Amino acid sequence: MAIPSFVDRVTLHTYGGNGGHGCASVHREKFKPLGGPDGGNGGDGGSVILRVDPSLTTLVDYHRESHRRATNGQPGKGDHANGANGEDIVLAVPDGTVVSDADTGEELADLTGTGSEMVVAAGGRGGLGNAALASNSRKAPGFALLGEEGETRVVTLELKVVADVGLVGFPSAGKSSLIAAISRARPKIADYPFTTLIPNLGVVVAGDVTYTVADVPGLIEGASEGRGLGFDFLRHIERCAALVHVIDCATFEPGRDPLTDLDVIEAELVAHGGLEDRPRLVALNKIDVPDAGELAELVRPELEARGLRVFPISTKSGAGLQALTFAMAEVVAARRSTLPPPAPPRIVLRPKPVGSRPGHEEFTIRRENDLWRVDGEKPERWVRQTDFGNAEAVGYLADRLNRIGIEDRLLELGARAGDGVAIGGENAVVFDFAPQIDIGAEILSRRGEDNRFEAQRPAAQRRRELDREYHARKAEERADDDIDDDLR
Ligand SMILES: Nc1nc2c(ncn2[C@@H]2O[C@H](COP(=O)(O)OP(=O)(O)OP(=O)(O)O)[C@@H](O)[C@H]2O)c(=O)[nH]1
Ligand SMILES: [Mg+2]
Repeated sequence: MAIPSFVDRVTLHTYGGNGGHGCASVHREKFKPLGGPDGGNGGDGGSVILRVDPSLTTLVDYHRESHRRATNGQPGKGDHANGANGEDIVLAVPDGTVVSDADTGEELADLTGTGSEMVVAAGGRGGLGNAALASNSRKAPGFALLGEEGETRVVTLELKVVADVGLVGFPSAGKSSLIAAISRARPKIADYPFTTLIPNLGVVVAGDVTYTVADVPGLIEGASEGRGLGFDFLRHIERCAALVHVIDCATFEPGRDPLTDLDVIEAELVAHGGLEDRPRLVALNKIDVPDAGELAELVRPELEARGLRVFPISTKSGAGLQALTFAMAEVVAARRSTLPPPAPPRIVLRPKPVGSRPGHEEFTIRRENDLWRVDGEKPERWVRQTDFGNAEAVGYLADRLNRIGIEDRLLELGARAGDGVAIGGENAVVFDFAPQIDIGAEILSRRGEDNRFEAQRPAAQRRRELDREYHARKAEERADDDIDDDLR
């Protein structure tokens, strides 16, 4: 398979490592059979992190290997041994990488500046072991919390070249030749149109200013309607401080002359949008060709009358190149002086789910068909942490959910005992609602005493049993249960 040398858009599948499960264990010693809980915590799963590395110029690595996985956290063990954390994997991306959600297209981060980074798939948290879950009221918990699964995220990485100066012009105007003449870059140059299929980047030093110049594939009339291939690439020069029109003064094509060419390209730039405010310079190229030099001098006054700075050049002979590079340096330096000094590396974190922002409710409840659906970062996490095979763990979950008021809210909304309550996104767990307080005249009993649900609803039955165990302890536990919420 041919491997492209430049890739400016890739789809990347990322997987955070799973958190290790907490351990439920009881310390044992000779003559001391029950020495207290000593199950350690599971380690956190590693995260997949994207970080800008300015030495990279392409996303080709991810084209070849598009699935990246961080390692899992290790489970906790007895004797207070915590599981090791999984390792993060840091993926280097070029400066100017835009990260978006592959499904929705939503932009998640725009990674510019050395060291900028983003957690693209967070590792799952490790579950607490029973030692950490012990409290005055629950001296020896017979359960531990499960580790959470790491996030899975499919993102699109797109490279927007971060160049100071963008070269635009018709195919074969000499854009790549100009980059080759003023920098050490060696792009492909040929006398047929659309030689350049992907942007080229060159570093130019003019006086004490160093800046980067990028060309984009040639534009033609109607590019904005899909003709040619340069239009898509204009997004690469959206960040440029200045644009240079490279105009071919030696073309014999009918209908082409420097002024018309400039108007056509400007019309395409307008159609693209977003580049209006960028200062422009005009390079009238190929003046080494007889007639071309004369043509350049002929159109120059008219261009200058439009307020443009004009530079007759030849990438072949080198004529006019120094004046042009110094003029570019001037524009770049002027632009840089108006920008704030380079910020320290920007860390872009994952956007937090709504519920966890201060001032927001920790959960929301909505009716969905015949279910009540509870959404919220905490309740969803608690469900994921629960080992449903362990009755004590399920009871602990019920207490956590009640403590943030889910039961009260369900009652306010008119939920009845036995209604289905779903918590968790795609793989939601559905519970039978079994409130702990009186819910009205028509159901005159407390939970566990309404036998209308008895027969058909084994889950409700189970819940009632669990509930009896827990109801008595509940008030006392309120006080010391907060460890897990604050810490986890
Ligand atoms: N005589 C002369 N020919 C030139 C000059 N600059 C470029 N050319 C020629 O023009 C042709 C096109 O040059 P490129 O640099 O590939 O043009 P481009 O604008 O990058 O073209 P695309 O990549 O197709 O958009 C090549 O044959 C070059 O040798 C010049 O100053 N004088
Ligand atoms: Mg080219």
